[in-house]
Amino acid sequence: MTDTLTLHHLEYSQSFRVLWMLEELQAPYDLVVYDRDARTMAAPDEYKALSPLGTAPVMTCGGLALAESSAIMEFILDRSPHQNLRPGPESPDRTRYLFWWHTAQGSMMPLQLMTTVTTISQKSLPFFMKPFVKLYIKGLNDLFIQPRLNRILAQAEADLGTAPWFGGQHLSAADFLIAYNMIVGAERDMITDTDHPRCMEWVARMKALPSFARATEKDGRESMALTY
Ligand SMILES: N[C@@H](CCC(=O)N[C@@H](CS)C(=O)NCC(=O)O)C(=O)O
Repeated sequence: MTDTLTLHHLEYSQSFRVLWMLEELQAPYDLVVYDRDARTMAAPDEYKALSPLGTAPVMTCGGLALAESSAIMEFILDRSPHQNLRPGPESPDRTRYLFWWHTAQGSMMPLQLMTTVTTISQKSLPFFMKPFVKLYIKGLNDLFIQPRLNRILAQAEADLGTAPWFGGQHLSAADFLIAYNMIVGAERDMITDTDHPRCMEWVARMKALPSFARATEKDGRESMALTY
């Protein structure tokens, strides 16, 4: 008998993508939902204790506690023999799938995180430091963050012009992984109808999946992004 898989879902966090993929697969799992600390908005201590990294998502299964969205998603796919969310080496979609699977976490998410950190850190500064720090952050954004994000989004627009999903002709795990980046990006006006129409159409296609409604109901929140 295989051990039951439990997803530890932190509200307003990257664990939503795992919850969503589990619903898409209609895989058996248990769910525990955690609120963020009301003062710091960080994960609560009981969540941090689940894995050495202290980050969300975390999945437990038997004696295993696993962190990192993409590792968890691969683990789930390995346990789901009839899934078709991962194009195999013989598929014409394979390289495109691999590209977006890795770009979501390896390139796009760190840039989005930099934007989050710089936005949050500006808020707690003494007023006399704000103008200087704002100038520094604007430089960082204009010179480093935004040009890189723009190139990723331009590639996304180009690819979504040739096939409907990030993984190519068929819905894939890459779509569920990058969904968090894209939907939070849209909620924060980083991705817009005007500049990224194909990405926004893809967001609408993703949100039209019945699995999105099921995951949203289990999550119980109205948005994916944390408001700050
Ligand atoms: N690369 C990691 C990133 C995990 C991560 O940073 N998660 C955030 C939530 S979106 C977190 O745990 N924040 C709460 C905290 O740091 O207390 C993954 O994909 O699992």
